[in-house]
Amino acid sequence: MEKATNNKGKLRVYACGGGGVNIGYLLEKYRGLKEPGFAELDVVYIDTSRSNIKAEIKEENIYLIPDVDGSGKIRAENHLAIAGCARNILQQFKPGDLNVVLSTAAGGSGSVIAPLLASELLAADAPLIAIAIGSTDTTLEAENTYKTLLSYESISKIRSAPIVLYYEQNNEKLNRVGVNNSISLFITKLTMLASRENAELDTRDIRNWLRFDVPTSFGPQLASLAFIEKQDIPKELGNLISVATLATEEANIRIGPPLEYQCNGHVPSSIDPVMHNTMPIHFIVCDGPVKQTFTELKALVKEIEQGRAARKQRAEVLTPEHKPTDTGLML
Ligand SMILES: Nc1nc2c(ncn2[C@@H]2O[C@H](COP(=O)(O)OP(=O)(O)OP(=O)(O)O)[C@@H](O)[C@H]2O)c(=O)[nH]1
Ligand SMILES: [Mg+2]
Repeated sequence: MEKATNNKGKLRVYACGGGGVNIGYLLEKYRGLKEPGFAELDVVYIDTSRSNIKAEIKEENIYLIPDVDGSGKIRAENHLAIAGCARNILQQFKPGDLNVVLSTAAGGSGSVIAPLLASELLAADAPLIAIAIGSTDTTLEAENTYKTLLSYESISKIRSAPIVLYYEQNNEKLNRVGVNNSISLFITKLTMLASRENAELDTRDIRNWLRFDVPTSFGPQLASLAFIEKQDIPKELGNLISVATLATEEANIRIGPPLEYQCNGHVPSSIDPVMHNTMPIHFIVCDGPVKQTFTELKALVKEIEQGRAARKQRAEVLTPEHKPTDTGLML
């Protein structure tokens, strides 16, 4: 695995598809920064077209799937071409200490690139967090979102390894800009976890937090990642599977009944004092939100299918007495 030069941890973000590229670009300002308590952030951009890639993004950080130009929201369109490139992408852009695959779940490209990269990262035993943004504005987006989450569940089963997913959905309350800002902020919090500068927190602790099937009784599955900063644990999180906590040395890090797995790190004293007020930060792997999202999406997709089946087709207007020309014109 590629290590940052000064032994600082490295967070690799694989920003996939249009929405992933948009959010990745928000993180460009952190590239190369060596802030105490934060990992180095390295974003790479992977897409089937250039349409979301800004001119400012350096070519060395871009991977375009060859010989295609977008997937037009059809997930089946380029899945073979993408699968053929997945290993190559990881060879070109080596995994870091912690790796994020970032995409929307509703289009035709990122929603295929990110799960296939996740699968390769699991095969390489590289610590992985998936971030996906769902949309249900159109029936196609809702179906894509559902199938993308099902793909993550299926890949987790095939690889016999958990996938930890941070999921947000575009909605009326929080528009795309709000969602993008929230996700880019969350990724900066992950850089604190991956800094390798937190006392008592080893790379192996983070690996086992994400590979929760090793230290706990929970089997490999798609699980949710919730981020709790100085607040009570909501009931909706369901079973708390494994927790990684960042805190100052004097903070109480316990969150209710004993957990099966919790790893803790003390942030360095050189970290910006403003950050101290946000401690403790809990990164909670749990099963409540993903279960809820699956239930909601399944119901929505069923409703869509029933609507399709019940829809009356427009009556045929061309009848045998109409005689169009060979080119289709009625003259
Ligand atoms: N929150 C958020 N949602 C986005 C953004 N861009 C697109 N979306 C939503 O995600 C859906 C898929 O868009 P993209 O991520 O651009 O799709 P893609 O992965 O590039 O796939 P194709 O363009 O179909 O090949 C859109 O229909 C929007 O609903 C973004 O920047 N932020
Ligand atoms: Mg696109």
